[in-house]
Amino acid sequence: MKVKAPAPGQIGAEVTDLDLRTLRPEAAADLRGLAYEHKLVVFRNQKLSRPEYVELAKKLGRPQIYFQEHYHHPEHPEIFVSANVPEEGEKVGVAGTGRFWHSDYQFFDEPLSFTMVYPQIRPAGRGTKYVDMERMYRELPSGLRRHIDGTRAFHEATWYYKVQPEDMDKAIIEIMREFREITPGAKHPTTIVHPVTKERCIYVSEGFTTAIFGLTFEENRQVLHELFEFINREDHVHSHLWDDGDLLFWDNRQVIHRSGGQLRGDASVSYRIGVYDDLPFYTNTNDLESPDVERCSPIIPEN
Ligand code: 7UC
Ligand code: FE
Repeated sequence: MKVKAPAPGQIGAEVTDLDLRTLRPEAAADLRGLAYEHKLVVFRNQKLSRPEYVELAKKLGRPQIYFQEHYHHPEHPEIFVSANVPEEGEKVGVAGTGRFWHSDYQFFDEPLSFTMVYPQIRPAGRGTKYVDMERMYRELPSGLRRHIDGTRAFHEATWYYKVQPEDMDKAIIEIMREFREITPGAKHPTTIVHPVTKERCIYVSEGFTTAIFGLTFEENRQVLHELFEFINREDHVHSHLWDDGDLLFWDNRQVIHRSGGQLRGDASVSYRIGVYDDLPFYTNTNDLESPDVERCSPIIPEN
């Protein structure tokens, strides 16, 4: 195994000369260590079958079963399928997932420690973008920092619910109400302390975060807009342009991500598996009294 560390101040280690099919279970901790240290790890030239991919997830931690079944691969519920082409004539998974800034499962009480993504059909120009949220905490202007220090934020996925055949004839407001019953959203500290690195990261995203507790509706619109404008700035974005055989593995405590780059119509199939390390997601407390939340609608990304 060869590891190329990122340039100073950058994220993303590159691993070559490692066949993940033959990973020794004892070596899995080293790979988690790489993700904690470099936030994102790119494994090159991988050739895993679906069962081998699920096996890998089990070595790295505890694979997640996504809460909505229509994302599951029919034979492997651990595999979350993002696809716009059928498999053996059947629609599989959901098309166009994650085209907005987010951290996986941020809207649940137990967010995902790691995400693995392994594209199967890769359109030209397909990329995934990341922002290092530990760096964002260090560099955030002080005027914004006072809104995130010691506060809590609210996260929900309502705006990205993917409409299903059984939603036909329902009013949008009804669909939203039903979705919110299944997934009412989650409260987390606005900055989180990482259980392994002990470093502090900002934990908000344009896609999922709809409020900071204690702010009014108008204040939330203003503060969140400024926060996302800073975080999503082009010079803060690390882009990974996919190559055949790449498998990505990242730490959701330390980065936000979004898919992007490819045109919507181009054929694309990608397999994700979420992995839990079963450590607390953060070590700072979430149990302070929070006043009622006045959430606002998100700033809708343009594409
Ligand atoms: O369809 C999607 O973009 C899925 C998104 C709402 N959630 C992914 C996750 O794990 O947070
Ligand atoms: Fe995602």
